[in-house]
Amino acid sequence: MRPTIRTALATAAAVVGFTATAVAPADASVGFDHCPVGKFCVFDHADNQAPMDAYAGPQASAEPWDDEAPAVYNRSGGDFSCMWSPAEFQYLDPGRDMYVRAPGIGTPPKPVPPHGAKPRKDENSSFRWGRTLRECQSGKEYSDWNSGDGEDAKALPFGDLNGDGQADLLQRNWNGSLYFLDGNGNGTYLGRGWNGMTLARHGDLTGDGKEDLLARDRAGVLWLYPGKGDGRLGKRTRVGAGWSGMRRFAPVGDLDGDGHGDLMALDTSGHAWLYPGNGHGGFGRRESLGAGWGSALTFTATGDLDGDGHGDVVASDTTGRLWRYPGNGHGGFGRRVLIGSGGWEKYPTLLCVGDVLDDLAWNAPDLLAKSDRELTTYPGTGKGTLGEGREDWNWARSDIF
Ligand SMILES: [Ca+2]
Ligand SMILES: [Ca+2]
Ligand SMILES: [Ca+2]
Ligand SMILES: [Ca+2]
Repeated sequence: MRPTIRTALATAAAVVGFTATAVAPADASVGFDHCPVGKFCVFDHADNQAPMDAYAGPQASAEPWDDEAPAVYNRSGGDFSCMWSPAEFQYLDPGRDMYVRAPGIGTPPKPVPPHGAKPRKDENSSFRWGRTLRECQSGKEYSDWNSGDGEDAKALPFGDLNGDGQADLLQRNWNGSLYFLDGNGNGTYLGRGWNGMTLARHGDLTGDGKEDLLARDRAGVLWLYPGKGDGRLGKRTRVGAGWSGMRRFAPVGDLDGDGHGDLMALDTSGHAWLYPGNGHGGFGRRESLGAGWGSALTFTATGDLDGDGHGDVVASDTTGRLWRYPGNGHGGFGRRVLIGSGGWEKYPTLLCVGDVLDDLAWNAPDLLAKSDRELTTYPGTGKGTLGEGREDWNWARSDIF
């Protein structure tokens, strides 16, 4: 059986043009402990008492593999392995055609057929692995992000790096790679090395009308990456040093009403500060926004959440509550309003990139809340409150900005 499998692999490789460098020499050894580090091993029998094949890369076409792959050992370094019945990582029905395993050794679970259906023949015609489920399933490092069509969305002065009127996102993956997500499910790779940075964006800071990105490095230096207007970033400029003492910072739009986007920061003593933007990528002398932020977990600028014409801020606290701080249009806030009574402590990240859901209130900004795995979108009502959240579970091991 084994030479047949390898011959079929080589033939399929020639036909579809992928490189079958991963096929290891036949290993007559038995036992999971013979699977080399860095490889994904498939055994002929469930008890691993049979020869194995070891693979170092994804297999797009292992057909016709009429072997059940009764036992596998994922030593690839990927946290998940996915095996498909059809070739090319395709599936017609996830219940019948695909199964996913956590790392380690074991017997792949048989696909559970949907009600009334017969399970497919036990084939394993393609498989690959990844650090996250989305990498395993889609082969992509980034998540599917769909923010509605741009025709219905009014362009807000933030949340739109490429200026098409449609909300977009930046996603940083576990390995420090950064992607621009355009809102139509597409991702553009922006580069690696971002893991040491704290990132934030909210509108234009340089005066060219294109949204920019702020980044603080491990040494506490704040950098500005000017947006190019197409989702990519230009050469960074140095804003200043000494930002390590800030627990949180984020551009918040024009909070003081002079026409330039501003920056807000919370220090470790619970004080909030406003750094007025000068419209050229720098900031003037800071002004106090008051004490009493010591219990704040995180905050983000939402744009005008309550419809009074002034940009607002929302902040979560250590007891899990969510507050709206209504901007007063001249550099301060009105009395804060409780808009979430509990559970918000599970989201390390809050973010607003505009109106991304087509419901409740047209053109009202929605709030994104990110936990370790999930991204939940809370629809803005346009009256300063939020509707019920919608969860998307395909955002593990990544951050959004
Ligand atoms: Ca956009
Ligand atoms: Ca700019
Ligand atoms: Ca301003
Ligand atoms: Ca407002």
